[in-house]
Amino acid sequence: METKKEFFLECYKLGIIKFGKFTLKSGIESPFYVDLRPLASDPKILKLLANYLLEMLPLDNFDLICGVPYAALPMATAMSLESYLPLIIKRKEAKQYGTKKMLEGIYTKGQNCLLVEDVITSGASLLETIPEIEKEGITVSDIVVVLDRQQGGKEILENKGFRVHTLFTISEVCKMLREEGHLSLEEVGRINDFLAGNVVKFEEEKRISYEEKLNICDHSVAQKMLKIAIEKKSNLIVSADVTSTKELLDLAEKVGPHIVALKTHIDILLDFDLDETILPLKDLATKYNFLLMEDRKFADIGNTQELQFSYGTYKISQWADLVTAQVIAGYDSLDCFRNVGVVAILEMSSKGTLTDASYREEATKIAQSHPNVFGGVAQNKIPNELLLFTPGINQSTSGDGKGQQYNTPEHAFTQLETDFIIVGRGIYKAIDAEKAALSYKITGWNAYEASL
Ligand code: 5BU
Repeated sequence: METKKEFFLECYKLGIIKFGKFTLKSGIESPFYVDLRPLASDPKILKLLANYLLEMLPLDNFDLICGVPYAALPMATAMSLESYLPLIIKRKEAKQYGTKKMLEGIYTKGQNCLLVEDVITSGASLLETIPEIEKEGITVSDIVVVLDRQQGGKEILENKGFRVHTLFTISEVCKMLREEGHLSLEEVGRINDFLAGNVVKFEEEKRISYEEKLNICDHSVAQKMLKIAIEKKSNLIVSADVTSTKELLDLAEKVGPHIVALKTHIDILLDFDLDETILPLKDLATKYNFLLMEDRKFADIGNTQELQFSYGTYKISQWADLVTAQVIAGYDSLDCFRNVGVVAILEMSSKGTLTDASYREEATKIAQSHPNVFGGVAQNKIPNELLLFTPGINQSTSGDGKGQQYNTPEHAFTQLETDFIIVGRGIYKAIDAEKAALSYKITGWNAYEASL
């Protein structure tokens, strides 16, 4: 047989342990992630593993063998085949009908069962499994484990009187991988910190610059926005939530030189007129080089959205460069937005929003896969290939008493790695809107540069 190290390196090639930054179920960040299930996909390795595990054990002590579900089931099966120890199967849930037994197979009271576990961390799943086996009158004296994560589980079980045999420990594994050049010194340091119970410091990943984003965001509107941002040294979008054409045009005139886009809610204007409102607005957009973003938040089936987009009073398709849309109606509902860029609403800024993590995850998948979508609105990081738009930005207040929740531009760039901040009342309600826009522009740009 090859050496234990050679054997481990063969196992490692199957991808059973990964290094990086992983958030565990508990929310703790771990520098490594272990999943031994791939071992069962290589019969030669599974057989070898079974023999390595059996070699460590006083086999005469056992009448039965049982794996902790599910990862250890194939391991226990392989060990049974190699040793002729009869296998019993422990269910995860009791059967809904019939015998409601938790243990399957042939056994009698008083037999001693060897327990097999793939990875031991806190020992919790073993502590759950053992009483269920003992309830059937079977004793457990020994547990054999493939990998000990060295987080206290082994000691807890030993203190309860069980003998715990482990094939590998995480420290041993790291030593072997370091010797083979698979791990850097920094990674080993982080793993040691983690095992010692210290908070692990991960290298901050550098955010991607607008120049680099030009290479990965190929939608024509994304390209335009990025080029404007670079040229104007601005990542500011002003939300022009005013109710008359005059206020809208006045605001656009003042903030135009400092912004990448002007965001409208065109349906709140009391005096909208395609010629009187949109034509001069388009002229200002050309004069000051900014885009028009209609924050329509479409949220209907494709056919209705198509009508809302091109018909009615506002004829959004005739003038908007980009629009916002919910993705709640599914992928196909976004097909109608041709000739514009779509920014998908992945998460809202308001208190009590229903856009929780699982919604965001599904919404992000649609946004990433739909060719009309180039960005997302969110209060969290999103994948690099989408541009991130963050509303709910205000330098001087944390809320508006109506559910809006504000963050600072610094938060948006350092914590969320946003690409564009959207500011409404912080600018159009300011005594001097131009001065306010300039101040947000400079703060936003400095925060962006600092985050690089
Ligand atoms: P404020 O005045 O800066 O609070 O305006 C924010 C704008 O952004 C306003 O037009 C909202 O409709 C818009 N917005 C938002 O505030 N939060 C969100 O999650 C989304 C849009 Br999506």
